[in-house]
Amino acid sequence: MSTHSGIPLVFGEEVSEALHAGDPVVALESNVITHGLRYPDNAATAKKVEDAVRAGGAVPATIGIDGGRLVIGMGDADIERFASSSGIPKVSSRDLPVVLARGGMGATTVASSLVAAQLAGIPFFSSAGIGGVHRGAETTMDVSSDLIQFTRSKVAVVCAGAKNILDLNLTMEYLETQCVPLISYRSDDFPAFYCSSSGIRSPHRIDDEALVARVVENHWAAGNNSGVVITTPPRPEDAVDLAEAEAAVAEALRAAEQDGVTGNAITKYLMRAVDRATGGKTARANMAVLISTAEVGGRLAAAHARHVRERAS
Ligand code: PSU
Ligand code: MN
Repeated sequence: MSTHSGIPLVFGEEVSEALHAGDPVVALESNVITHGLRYPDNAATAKKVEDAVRAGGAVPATIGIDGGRLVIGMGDADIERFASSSGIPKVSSRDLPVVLARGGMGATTVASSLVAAQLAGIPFFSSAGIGGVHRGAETTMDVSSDLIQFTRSKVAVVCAGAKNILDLNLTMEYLETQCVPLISYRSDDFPAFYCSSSGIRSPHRIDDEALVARVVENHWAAGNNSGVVITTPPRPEDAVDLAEAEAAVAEALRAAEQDGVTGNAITKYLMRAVDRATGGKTARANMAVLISTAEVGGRLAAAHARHVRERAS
């Protein structure tokens, strides 16, 4: 266990070795295991996501909280336990100090996983759809902590854009306002989670992974203590039609309003409602895009590690 920062961190062996050797590591969240997907698909997917990071050339570090300590690189038994237990709380950045102090278990969102990644010295993170500005945020003020955390953690985030339940225009505006670079790897548009395109053009397309690595390093060399968002679209065979997804989202939003769901419960509620409306199609697409994004994350983390090594020699 390391308490270098005052926060207890427990490293998986493979992750610890990779970090000491300067080998590429990709951090992964656990809230998607406990709250995003259902058992046993969640456990199987979490393991396939880890395999995909390895196929990309990096070591996966699934992050969670256990016994008041941040676990940096869960083992298969941990993943199984998180996937099959009910009642593990969703822990975002604001909840993190409380859960660590109390000593319980917790599933980390994108935001709190980035806090953990930076403490652990992991410069890359991968997920599928990040959190963002919710539809109707002009009255609810519901903006995911994920976005705010991007402005505070020096971690590159590889994702398939933001969840399609969100207002993607406002999400992109927020990133621009907060000076968080947004680049799209091998696509022109900002993807919408399991939909190939949100219909919104990305500010920057980059096709070369070495160039992506240089962008990340330039952002930090310029003195920014924030992240870089790198999008990669779902594979064509996994993608869901935007209009079909949009109809399901509209129905889910109406149901949420009727049921009076707000706050940190809304994301899971909406995702489940969209799954039901599409007969489980979007849950399957969610799993596929988590896996394909993780492989790209592994490749980009590996390119970044090579870049850092070449610069140092
Ligand atoms: N992916 C899913 N379902 C989820 C999430 C991701 O398929 O519930 C989580 C992620 O952990 C993300 C969080 O960080 O939703 C954002 O929640 P909120 O909108 O409350 O900030
Ligand atoms: Mn929220």
